[in-house]
Amino acid sequence: MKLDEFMAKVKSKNLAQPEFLQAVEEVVESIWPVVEENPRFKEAKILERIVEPERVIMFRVPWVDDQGEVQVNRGYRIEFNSALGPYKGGLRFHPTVTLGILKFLGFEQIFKNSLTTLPMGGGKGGSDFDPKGKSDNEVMRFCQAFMSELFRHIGPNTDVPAGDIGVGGREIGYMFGMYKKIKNEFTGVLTGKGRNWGGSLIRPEATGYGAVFFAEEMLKTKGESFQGKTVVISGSGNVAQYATEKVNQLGGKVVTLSDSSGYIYDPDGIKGEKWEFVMHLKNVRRGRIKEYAEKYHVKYVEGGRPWDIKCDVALPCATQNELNDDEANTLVKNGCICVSEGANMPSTPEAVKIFLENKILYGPGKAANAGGVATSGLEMSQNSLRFNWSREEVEEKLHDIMINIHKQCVKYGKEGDFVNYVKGANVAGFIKVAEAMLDHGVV
Ligand code: NDP
Ligand code: 2IT
Repeated sequence: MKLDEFMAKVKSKNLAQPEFLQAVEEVVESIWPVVEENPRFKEAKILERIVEPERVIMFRVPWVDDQGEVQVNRGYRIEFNSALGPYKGGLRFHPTVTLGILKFLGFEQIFKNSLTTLPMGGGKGGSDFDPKGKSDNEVMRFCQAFMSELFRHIGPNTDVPAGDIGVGGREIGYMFGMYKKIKNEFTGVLTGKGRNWGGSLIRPEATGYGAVFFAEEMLKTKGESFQGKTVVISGSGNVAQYATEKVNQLGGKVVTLSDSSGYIYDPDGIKGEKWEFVMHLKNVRRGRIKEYAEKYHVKYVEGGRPWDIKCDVALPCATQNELNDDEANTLVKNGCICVSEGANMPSTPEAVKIFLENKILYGPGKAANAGGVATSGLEMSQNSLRFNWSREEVEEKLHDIMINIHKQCVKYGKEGDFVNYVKGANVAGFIKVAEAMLDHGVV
């Protein structure tokens, strides 16, 4: 079978799931030669099996809002691949959540988790629930209703969810509370837990820090560092916040942040008290990034994305397909030398092509943002040990994991003096999963 025949078959089976097909196509393009060279993988139909989730769970989530009105959302858990360990991956609460979106995220998660070298399979879940504008009580009731079905499908050795867009410490707390009550068990069934009840230090910071560590490794291959670099970041949630902090620590200057309403441009840098303001604005008051521009009298671009701001490094940290080909061209034209993806699949396939053609340092999400799930893996280890590591210990382990992921990408992605990190991440991630699937037989 040829690659396009294979993709046509996948398309015919997954109609109306464009993001899933986009994620599959990118991975399959990279690994096709590996499969062609390995009759064992071909005979065992590893590719045909790997694009099919082991299990998809969809359920009704009814709850009552503050006005006493009944609301109905849809809940999902995609248990995609358990070759390397229990299903592991986040939960996303956002009105744009569909089966196709979660399948793309679950599929990416398989290879990302493999790259961390920790024993974790791939999964993802969530709901079309919109936490924006909801009271704390409404969020709690929704999380409880969601967990009152999800609990039967998960467990510390089965499937271990965590956060993603719209799911942070507050939501994990409410869901953990409900799981504990129903099961009468205190276990590490979720990660991203509070530090007083089983959470790992550095988990909140991990994805953003990791994406910056990955960028630092890429920059080192060119004899460069973050010192003195201008950095453009999208998003202003968990990943963007801690990416900003780490860039500041490494001597770079972050000049933009955004949310789904627009972006702010602060040429003096978002640091110190200004960074604290963002943390409070987004995590406590749950306000809009526009307020930063009002407070500090800087530019705010309503409805805009920050990619036309001149920078050395770009860190997309908001959502999928948030950076298109025109924007990729603008970044390259403006002298950007490095893109490290904190978000999952933020660059469109056309944008990725432009980065690769121009041979800039481009770290795809499944490698660059793996620090989050890696530290979730470290949280699971600590829960099993019934012990907590210090902040320094966890950050050092995270840093080592990101350096190792970078090494794996270089090993499998080197093309002369250029490193194709897309190919490197896909091939390195795939080989381990494929070998494990072979070992386990046809299941
Ligand atoms: P948060 O919910 O904390 O923040 C999301 C940010 O992205 C917000 O600023 C949000 O703006 C913005 N955003 C969300 N959807 C859109 C959209 N459709 N258009 C424009 N902006 C949007 O989520 P995280 O920071 O946790 O996640 C950000 C990205 O990182 C996601 O792609 C996620 O999958 C990925 N990721 C997260 C990990 C984690 O550990 N949390 C791990 C690995 C990857 P607004 O408030 O207006 O919605
Ligand atoms: O996309 C991701 O890797 C995450 N949202 C984190 C998953 C996890 O289990 O920590």
